[in-house]
Amino acid sequence: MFDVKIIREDFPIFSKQSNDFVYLDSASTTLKPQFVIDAVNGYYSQYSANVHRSIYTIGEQATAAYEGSRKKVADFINAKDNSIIFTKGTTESINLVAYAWARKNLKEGDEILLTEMEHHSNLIPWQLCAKETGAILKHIPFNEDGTLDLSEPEKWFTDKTKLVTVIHQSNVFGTINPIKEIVKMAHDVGAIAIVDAAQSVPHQKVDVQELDCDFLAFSGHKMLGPTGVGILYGKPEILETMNPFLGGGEMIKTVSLNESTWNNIPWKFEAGTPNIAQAIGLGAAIDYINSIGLEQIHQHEQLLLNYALKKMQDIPEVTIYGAASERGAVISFNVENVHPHDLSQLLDNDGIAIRAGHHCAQPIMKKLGVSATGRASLYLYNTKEDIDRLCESIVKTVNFMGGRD
Ligand code: C6P
Repeated sequence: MFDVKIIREDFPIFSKQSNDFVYLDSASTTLKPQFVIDAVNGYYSQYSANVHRSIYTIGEQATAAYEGSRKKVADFINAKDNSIIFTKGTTESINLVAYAWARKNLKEGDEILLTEMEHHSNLIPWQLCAKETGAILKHIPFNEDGTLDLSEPEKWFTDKTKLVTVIHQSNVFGTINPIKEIVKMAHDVGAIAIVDAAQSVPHQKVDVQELDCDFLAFSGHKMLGPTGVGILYGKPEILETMNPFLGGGEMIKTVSLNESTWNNIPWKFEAGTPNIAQAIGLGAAIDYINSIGLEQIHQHEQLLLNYALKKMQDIPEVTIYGAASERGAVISFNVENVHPHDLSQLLDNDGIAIRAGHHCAQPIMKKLGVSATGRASLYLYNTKEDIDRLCESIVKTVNFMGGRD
């Protein structure tokens, strides 16, 4: 039984903050359950040794916990253990592919296909890469309702397309893109397919074998885990062909003064002492999510999303951006005559945390003709009362700013 009251007791922040605290910014980063905090503390207080090199009890314990987390991540997205690379986050994961795969495989005139709704983390690495390789960037446009315009696929997927990289769930519109079809279209023209799954993996079942994507990136801190840890999934046969991203300890097999050989995947891509505590914390976050049930979490979010959309649409001064039929629990909006930064501050006075800004998606803002939006995003610990409070506070803001007679 999914009981949000009991779930909220697992999150110590609710008892540390005032009673009226409403957190609606989980797309940015999620709150952390005590279970995850305990796992991180447990590593630091009980067995804080380095991994893969310490041949003594706590070193072996640390290695087992770190590698155990890799297995948990692999199972969570239905991957093989050796296809899971620990990184710092989605941003680093995408950069890893841009440096270690794309710079080696792309040449002048090759096309990198993205969309207009990418997060900066999935735009800038490719801008840098295109400058260096001479590859050309192309962007699938989005429609007014925040869905991708895939009406003329032959315009985008051509024999020049070598790499397709697409956001799974938009962090602005909430739109869930038809990623399996996009991966197939990429493969049909001989391109590799990368999925930015930062906003999808925490909220819905993502199965990399079913999607058949070549790479998939996400962040631990958006799924109840610690900051400073993320994942790059890569098909083992592709990872094998890649050069390392960073050089240093642990990613080697043999080293002489002038040359070296590389460790097996995935360790070839994990140079230096890794983010051990964070990776262990991510493993705990996955245990926690599994104990509640990802499907249950998804259903709870969808119920709240529909409730929130309806209530917000009933406020005449509110404009909501994005209306995809398949969407996650992220709502970007503006309130007539109120700058989103002012809105965010006024809501904060009522104890409500939303995000305001361009959401690291400036090209979306430009196309929408706005400089910023407010954004409310939901997770398993949110309630209908949170939405009621948000809407009351928006109406209060409208009145305060003199928007209604
Ligand atoms: N979006 C948001 O408030 P990092 O920072 O590396 O953990 O994740 C980057 C990232 C990549 N892709 C998508 C779709 C994202 O939403 C994010 C992070 C946050 O929307 C912070 S800007």
